[in-house]
Amino acid sequence: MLMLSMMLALGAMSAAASAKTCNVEVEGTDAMKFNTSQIAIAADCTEVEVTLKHVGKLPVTAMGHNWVLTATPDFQPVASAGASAGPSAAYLPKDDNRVIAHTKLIGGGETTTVRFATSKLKKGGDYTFFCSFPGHWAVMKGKLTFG
Ligand code: CU1
Repeated sequence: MLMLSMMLALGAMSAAASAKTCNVEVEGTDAMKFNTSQIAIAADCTEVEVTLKHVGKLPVTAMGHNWVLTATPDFQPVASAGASAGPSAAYLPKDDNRVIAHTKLIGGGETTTVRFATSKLKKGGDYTFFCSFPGHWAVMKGKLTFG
């Protein structure tokens, strides 16, 4: 009964707000690179699903990658805090509200996904996505725009 009313509520919501999930695919390599430096989210997306594929072979301890999104002014402070947080925290500060979205840290051959609502983004805002593995964020980064 609860499930049914939840489904009805979800149905009503998506009809009213015309929910739209927009998919983004990003690849990370053993050469410490993302395959994109620019992600544009269209204005009508209500939710974003980011799939990160590690197309390399190296293990997570040597060449781990994640996909982290912050406002651009927060990017370097969060990356530094992530390095301090260390491997047990997957190189991310715990419960840090500057982190808009992040995937888990993965190694070669793995894939991971994160979903977030675009209500967390401002249209025309300045956002940076990056890998928080120590040293990677100097090159594994790019801009994300919304709207
Ligand atoms: Cu990385």
